[in-house]
Amino acid sequence: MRFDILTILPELLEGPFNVSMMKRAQERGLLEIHIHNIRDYSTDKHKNVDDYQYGGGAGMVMSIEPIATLIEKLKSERNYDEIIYMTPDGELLEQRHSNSWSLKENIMILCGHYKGVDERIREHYITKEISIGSYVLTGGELAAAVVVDSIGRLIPGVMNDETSALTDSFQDDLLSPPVYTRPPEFNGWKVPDVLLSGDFGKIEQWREQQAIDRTKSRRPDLYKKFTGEE
Ligand code: 6GU
Repeated sequence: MRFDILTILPELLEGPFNVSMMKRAQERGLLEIHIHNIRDYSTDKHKNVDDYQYGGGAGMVMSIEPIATLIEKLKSERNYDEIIYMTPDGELLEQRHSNSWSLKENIMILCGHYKGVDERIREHYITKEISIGSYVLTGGELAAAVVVDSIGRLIPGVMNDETSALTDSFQDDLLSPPVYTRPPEFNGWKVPDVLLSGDFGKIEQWREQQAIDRTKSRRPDLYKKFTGEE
């Protein structure tokens, strides 16, 4: 699977993909991440990538030309399954988005900045607009890293334990139950007896109940989905 990320701050994206699972996925040839600097496509003599907005108002707008040139170039090289624009006014990212995108071949991600991109980019190129939560970041780069990470780990062969992606929080609209490892007692704090009982039927039942209780108290919105109320 291939990602092309379009940004004015490529440095911000160097870190997240060069460690741990995303690094291994690239080394194994399961994942390709190409980062493109929008500024390289500016024909302006100062290499500007933004401009004042028509109609006035505070804040700069990302210009159409360098972005359109870069998108056209990439589109002429391969077909994209999705062209995602990272923006705080996009649809909230959910596990279902990542699940479906993990089955795709080529995904392009445009990182927004300032007041956003010229609306004509959104109208003519973007196929999906995504936000990662109800708060504002300085730009879409960290959000793009979140999207790539959440998709990348679902690609077959990327995770060591392939079944573990299926037991993640959110995969069945429930949060995960608590987990413990050795020692069985620390500072007098004990691991629940049931987990040491060896009775796997009981353990499974306990985990399911914990997951339900946690979801109900921490994420009533998810709990409603789980019970089918929504
Ligand atoms: Cl995708 N971009 C920015 N700038 N802020 C955000 C976001 C994206 N998602 C949540 N906040």
